[in-house]
Amino acid sequence: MTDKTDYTPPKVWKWETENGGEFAKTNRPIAGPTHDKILPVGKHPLQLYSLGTPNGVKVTIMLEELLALGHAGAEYDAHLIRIGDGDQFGSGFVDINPNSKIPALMDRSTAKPTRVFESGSILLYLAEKFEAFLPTDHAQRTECLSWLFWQMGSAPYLGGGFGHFYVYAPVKIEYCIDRFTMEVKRQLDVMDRHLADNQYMCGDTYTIADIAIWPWYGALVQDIVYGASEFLDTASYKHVNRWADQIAERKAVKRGRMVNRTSGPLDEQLHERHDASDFENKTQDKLAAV
Ligand SMILES: N[C@@H](CCC(=O)N[C@@H](CS)C(=O)NCC(=O)O)C(=O)O
Repeated sequence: MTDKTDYTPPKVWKWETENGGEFAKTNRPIAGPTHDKILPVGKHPLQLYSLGTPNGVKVTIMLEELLALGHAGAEYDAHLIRIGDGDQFGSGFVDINPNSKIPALMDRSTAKPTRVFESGSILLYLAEKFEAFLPTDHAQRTECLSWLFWQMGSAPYLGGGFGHFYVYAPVKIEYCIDRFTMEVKRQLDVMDRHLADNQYMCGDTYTIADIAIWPWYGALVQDIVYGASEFLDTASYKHVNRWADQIAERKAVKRGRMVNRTSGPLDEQLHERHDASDFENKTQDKLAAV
């Protein structure tokens, strides 16, 4: 890897096994499994294979929200996929998500088990299955899906662009940080203007659009991801902050954020969730005490 700024790309790019940075060991330019590994299957209808990153948290919040509403069919096992160790390249995981990224869901309650990958697709699948958090009115539903897809299109600028170059890149490159800061601040302003007139992303009701957006932009303004609140002056996006604070108070959001989490305070880390009681008995502080 070079950190020179006068880099001229060669005619044909070549894969150097290490290109530096946080994800150097797992980044690869090819798809497919690297090793055989059968995934564990728990007792519940829904089997989630994930990690407590913003994309993973979207799904655990959704599942905890569904359970809070009384949908017993949303009971789930959440298995830990350690992406830093390359678990996403195991054969069993690739069978569920050929794109080798968390989160991935297997619904074993259908006649033939249904695989679902891409966090937005998983949210939509669960919303349709349980008829919850997705408006039934056509215009409202369309607005909700517009914001859901907005999030899916915008998050790579925040995560893969801003977060990568601000936090993870082995060298701080002003051009890259400027480019993605500009875009992330523009996205925050899009949300702020919208939330000035709307309680939630889709009007008066909390929907999968909020569930998708909060773990990224809500967490950003609450300084939960990237530690960039001051740098981005997120306090100036008043309406985004009001919305983020309101959602952070939800019990299901607090629970969902704990599942498959492997960093932070030990009492907020529930590496695997196989039963509702695990929140009381199986957090890392409790396991360490045993
Ligand atoms: N568009 C995908 C993105 C998923 C994604 O980027 N997952 C990351 C963690 S947040 C991952 O699994 N990274 C592992 C890798 O890139 O090898 C989604 O929303 O589900």
